[in-house]
Amino acid sequence: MAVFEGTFTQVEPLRFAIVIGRFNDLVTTKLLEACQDCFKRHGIDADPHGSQIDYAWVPGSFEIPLVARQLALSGRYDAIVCIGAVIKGQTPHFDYVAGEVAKGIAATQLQTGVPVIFGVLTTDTLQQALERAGIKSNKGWEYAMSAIEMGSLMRQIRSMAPASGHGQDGAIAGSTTSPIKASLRSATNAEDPN
Ligand code: INI
Repeated sequence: MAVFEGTFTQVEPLRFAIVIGRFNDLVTTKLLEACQDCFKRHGIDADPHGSQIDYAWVPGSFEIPLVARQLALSGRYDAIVCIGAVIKGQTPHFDYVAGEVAKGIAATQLQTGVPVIFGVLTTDTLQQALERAGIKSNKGWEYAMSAIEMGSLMRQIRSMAPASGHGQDGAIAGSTTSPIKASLRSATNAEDPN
C-alpha cells in the first residue's frame, strides 16, 4: 500500500490561482504579500505575467467562491488560494458574508476536485485582522504552504493507476495531466455551450 504526502520541492509543474477580495484591502494586500513571498521562497514564479500563478481580484469575500469555482473548472490549476478579510461590524452582515464564503469555498473544492484554500480571515476587530496579516504573524504564508502541499498531494493521488475494475468517480476537475480531464470538459461544456 502507499503513503501519500505533499512535497515542497518538486514545484515546477504546479500551477496556482489566487482570488483576492478588495474589501478590507489594508488586510488582504498584506496577506497576499506573505502568500507571494512563500511561493517565491519555494521556487515558484509568483509574477502575474509569469507561468505559475494567475490572480483574480473580486469586490469582496462574498464574490470569492463564484470566481474560485470558475477558475477550478478551467482545469488549469493544482490549487486555488482564496484571500479575504471579513471583519465584524455593527450589523449581522458579517455573519452572512462569513458563512457564505466558507460554505462556498468548501463546496467548490468538493464539487471540482481542486483544492481551494480558505484564506479568509474572520475577526471581531480590524486590530485582530491586522495582527494576523503582518503585525504578529502573517497567515498569508500558511495559505501558500497549504496550496503547495495540497496541489502536490492531489497530483500524486491522481497519478496513481486506477485499480482494475474501478472507475474514476469523485472529482470533476483537475489539472493538466489529470485523467479526469474528459469529465472536466463535459462539466464546463454543460455550463457554457460556447
Ligand atoms: N466583504 C468582505 O470581504 N469583508 C467584510 O467584512 C465585508 N463586510 O463586512 O461587509 C464584506 N462585504 C462585501 C461583500 O463581500 C460583497 O462584496 C458585497 O455584499 C457585494 O456582493
